[in-house]
Amino acid sequence: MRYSTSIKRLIDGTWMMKKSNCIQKDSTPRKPMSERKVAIITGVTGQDGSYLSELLLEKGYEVHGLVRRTSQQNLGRSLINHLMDHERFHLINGDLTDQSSIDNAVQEIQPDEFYNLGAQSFVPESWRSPTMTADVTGLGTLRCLEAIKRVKPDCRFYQAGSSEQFGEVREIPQTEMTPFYPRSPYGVAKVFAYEITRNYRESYGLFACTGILFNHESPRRGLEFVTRKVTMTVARIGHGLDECLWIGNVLAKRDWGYAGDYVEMQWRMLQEDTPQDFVIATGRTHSVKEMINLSFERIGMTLEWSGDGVDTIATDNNGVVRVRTNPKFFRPAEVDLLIGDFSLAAERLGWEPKTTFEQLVQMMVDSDMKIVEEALANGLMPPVPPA
Ligand code: NDP
Ligand code: GDR
Repeated sequence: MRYSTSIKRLIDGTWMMKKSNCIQKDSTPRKPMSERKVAIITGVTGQDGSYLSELLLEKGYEVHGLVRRTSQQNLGRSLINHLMDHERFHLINGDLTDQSSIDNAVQEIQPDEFYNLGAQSFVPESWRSPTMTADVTGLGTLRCLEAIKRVKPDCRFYQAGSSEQFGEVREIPQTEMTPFYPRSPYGVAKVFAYEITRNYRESYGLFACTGILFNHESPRRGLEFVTRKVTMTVARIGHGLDECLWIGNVLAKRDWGYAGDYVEMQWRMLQEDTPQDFVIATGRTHSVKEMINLSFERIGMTLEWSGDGVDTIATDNNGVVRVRTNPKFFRPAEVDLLIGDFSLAAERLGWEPKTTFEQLVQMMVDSDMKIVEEALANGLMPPVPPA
């Protein structure tokens, strides 16, 4: 489906961003070019890439985002639209499946730091497109490391690792020492990316490390992920556009944090004296059902649950069914309980999660309520999570 730019901005949650909130002018103290740090970010158009870009620009970096060539540039770049006029923010074309494009980017930009956030990151898609996922999410990391090894071996490298690497967990909570047992082609690709990053660190002495990050969400989260799907649907229900949320496994539990807090740790890992892998998590876990309950409560609805498995439903105070289950949202293999132990990051990086789960859910529901409200006020079609 084709969207106008404004519709796309609505979908991505950047609609009506006030000009005063946009980073456009370079207000940080001027540093001579030679002292200014230069970073490449892959996945710059995604949730984390957009927050990390803002953080590095605030710190005075020159930021180069690697972007895939698309026929409709404006449609896929709405999370970074507000950065496009910044004088230290640049885009360079490239693709994680193409070694030459990454080599060229490193050669041309000569970065001090390289953040590999690009990935096919939606777990269910990895069963539908396992080879592509392995290529982008797994081999893509190796291509970045090869480019750095050959062209700029003193460049520091951050790999976006995932709690999906733990999969069917071998212990609770999970630490940097917990063995991996991935349960999806995505998780397997991330284990390869983790291992090759460690191997290049040990084989070639690169400053390369992985942050094993647990789920982190925000108003910029893609609409296909469960939290944003829930908050956007709740906002639509709150405005009378939908009656019911269709969902998968509500018993699955996740350790959910706020993306805005997590990107700071990505940067901090590269400021250490030695490269080391860290678990970043909140240490608290919640079920999808709890997340749904909190979201509905934010718009004044209390749910009552009944049935189980694919027969699970939830009704509101007036007996209207507000949640139904669809087997198509269940996964061939599930990761039931993820909970991270972030003691090492607390000790070495001074990490502690700032935003609580309750604050996160409220922030996302409020943001989506506003997006829907503004779309309706402007005669536009409010965003619909993918069915
Ligand atoms: P998103 O899905 O929001 O963003 C993914 C990014 O990867 C997009 O910018 C996308 O670009 C880019 N990308 C996809 N394919 C390619 C390719 N072939 N070449 C270059 N770029 C590509 O992810 P998040 O921001 O949520 O996550 C960032 C990273 O952290 C990912 O690696 C993810 O797997 C990992 N991670 C995320 C967690 C989370 O909870 N958010 C937790 C743990 C790990 P385009 O716009 O062109 O599609
Ligand atoms: P996840 O995130 O797979 O953990 O990967 P997602 O939000 O997709 O799923 C979380 C849990 O919710 C259950 N679920 C549903 N999920 C979706 N998407 N849609 C539904 O309708 C639904 N119903 C229930 C899922 O079964 C699952 O258990 C995210 C991504 O950001 C990865 O890139 C990252 O590596 C991990 O987090 C850590």
